[in-house]
Amino acid sequence: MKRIVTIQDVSCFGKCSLTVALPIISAMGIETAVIPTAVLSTHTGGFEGYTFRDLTNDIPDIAAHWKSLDLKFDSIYTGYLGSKEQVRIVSDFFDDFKTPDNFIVVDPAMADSGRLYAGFTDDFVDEMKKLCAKADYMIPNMTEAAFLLGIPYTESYDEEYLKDIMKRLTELGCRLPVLTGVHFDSEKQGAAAYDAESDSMYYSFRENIDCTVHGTGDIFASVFTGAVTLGKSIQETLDISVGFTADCIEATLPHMKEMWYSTCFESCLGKLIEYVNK
Ligand code: PXL
Repeated sequence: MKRIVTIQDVSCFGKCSLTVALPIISAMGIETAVIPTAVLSTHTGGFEGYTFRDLTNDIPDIAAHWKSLDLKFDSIYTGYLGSKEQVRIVSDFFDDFKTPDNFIVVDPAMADSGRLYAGFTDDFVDEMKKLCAKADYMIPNMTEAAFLLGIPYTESYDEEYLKDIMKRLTELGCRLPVLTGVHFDSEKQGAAAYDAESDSMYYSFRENIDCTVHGTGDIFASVFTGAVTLGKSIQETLDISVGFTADCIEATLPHMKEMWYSTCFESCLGKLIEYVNK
């Protein structure tokens, strides 16, 4: 059995980060250890007055205990991290738990639609860049890629522009960048990956659904991490991640009014298990 550790916050209400990663990775048949980096009453995307308990200081103690138990992980997967200090401590965790055979997956969850999430600054972006340098796979959306590369944000681009962005992301130090929310027209949306070793781009698309739903980045990154950890190829991993994320958005569409804060991903978990077992 494979084992992943995922390091991100618990948003108690709102279905993102750990409350998405844990059920999804478990459904893929993978043991899921967690390090909660903070506890928030809700996520920060549209709720007001949320609480935020920072657990940064617990992370080194958890890591030390796990070292004493000689725990090993097939992948280390990070999502939303609350502060620069936390990013630095997670970077130390990578140094402690990286092995020649395991993967590091960094989702630099910090921005969308051209803007940083509430509470993030340029200093945080600089620290996140260093974390991405240690990743085997990084999974930004176009906004995050633009912040990480210090270039203007645009949603209007062609394949050549995209490949250049991907090459620049590898220059940060990451082996294989994966970009989410990729679209060349209004018909299709999906994701792209770039393998610098073979200079190859990989794509996967589904029919475009013209809406933004909170938590889809976390769904994509969780499935992606699960699928590569199970040994799926990059193309298979992209197809499963794009397919499942699109399924979740489709399942949410009839409920958008009450589900403004997240997805109805639960009803799709059966399909995810089918995709993985194919
Ligand atoms: O979905 C990413 C995410 C995770 N955790 C918290 C968030 C967000 C996005 O807004 O606010 C607390």
